[in-house]
Amino acid sequence: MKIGIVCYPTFGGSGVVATELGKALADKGHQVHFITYNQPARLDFFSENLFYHEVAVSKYPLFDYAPYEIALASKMVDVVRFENLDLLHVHYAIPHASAAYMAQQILKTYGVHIPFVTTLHGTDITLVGKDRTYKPVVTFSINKSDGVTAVSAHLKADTLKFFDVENEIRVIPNFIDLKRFSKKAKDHFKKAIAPFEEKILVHTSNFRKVKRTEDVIKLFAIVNKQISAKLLMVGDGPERSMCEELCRDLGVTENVRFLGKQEAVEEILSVADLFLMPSESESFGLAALEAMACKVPVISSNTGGIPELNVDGLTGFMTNVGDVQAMAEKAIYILQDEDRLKEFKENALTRAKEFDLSLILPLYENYYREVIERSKISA
Ligand code: GMT
Repeated sequence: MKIGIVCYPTFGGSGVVATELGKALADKGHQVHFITYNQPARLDFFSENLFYHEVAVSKYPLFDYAPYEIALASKMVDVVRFENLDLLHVHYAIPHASAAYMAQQILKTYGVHIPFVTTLHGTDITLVGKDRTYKPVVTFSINKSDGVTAVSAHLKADTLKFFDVENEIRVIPNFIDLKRFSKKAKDHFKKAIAPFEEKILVHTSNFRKVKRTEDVIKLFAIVNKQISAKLLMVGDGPERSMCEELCRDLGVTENVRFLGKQEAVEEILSVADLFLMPSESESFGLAALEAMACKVPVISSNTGGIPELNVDGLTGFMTNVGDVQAMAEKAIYILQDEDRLKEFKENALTRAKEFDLSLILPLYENYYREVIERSKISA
């Protein structure tokens, strides 16, 4: 198949899923065309089946807000026509789904019919999408999509709750490439971070409010009173400086390292003993899956789609959002007993294997074929 993928080319979860999906489809012989405003973060190598088309937005002085959606739709029209694509797959509804609809309508005037699949990732529904600024357009474009997928059953339920959706939503969970994400021997790094064999706790995120990064620091401060430990904070975003201040207030600065954005997250996860995800809301929790693939158990909130991934008492623990005391107690419970920690680590990997790329990729391929066939009949 010839597939056009539209996504945010950043480090965010939806961009990562879209890029990894495109790479895997290309490996299987499909031709994949990325249509984005920047080279996707993880698309930094050559493959004969991968193409990148940049959306350039011209900045006319009249525009306070450059019309990205129009530039994107125009680029989609161009790429679909000249590359003869079979399907467009847009990740994150805003503004990709409405731009795809616009492109589809324009292409009809050229006698070209192209179906498009929209994948809902989370905040496009739970935070931004349901805001009344965007809601009518999001509802419309979900209903006009030829196929809609959600990354968890919980996100599907939220979508049906918040929007008048007539379309069927297929749940296709996020996946992990276990060839890349696996525990690697990184003893020198471990020694540098934790020279006295302290336990290593890791948090990775975009440091937005929804991630409750302050809870990470608070729960670490409780854990650190009982267990000799280090905390690695990976990523960057608006809450980072607040977190740094909180470390000072709680007297844990010496044991917390802020590493900023990192390409090779799997290397950091390889030295970790526990992953922390106390998010306010999380449609799936891809970062937790990446940790589990590297044999790292997860302490998380029990919100959104996380319970579909983290198995309470087996691969980690879940508590109510904001209950840092309970999170800290569960973390201590796992960390204080070496045999128990080992068991949790094994369980985390076993669970991650259920989300292996090789199992999830065919779900997308079959769905694409289904959507293409269906749209041929209705065209
Ligand atoms: O987590 C974020 O803020 C980034 C966001 C995104 O759209 O890039 O992540 C969402 O999509 C990921 C991939 O499907 C999911 O694993 C995350 O759970 C989801 N984030 C939220 O729902 C907050």
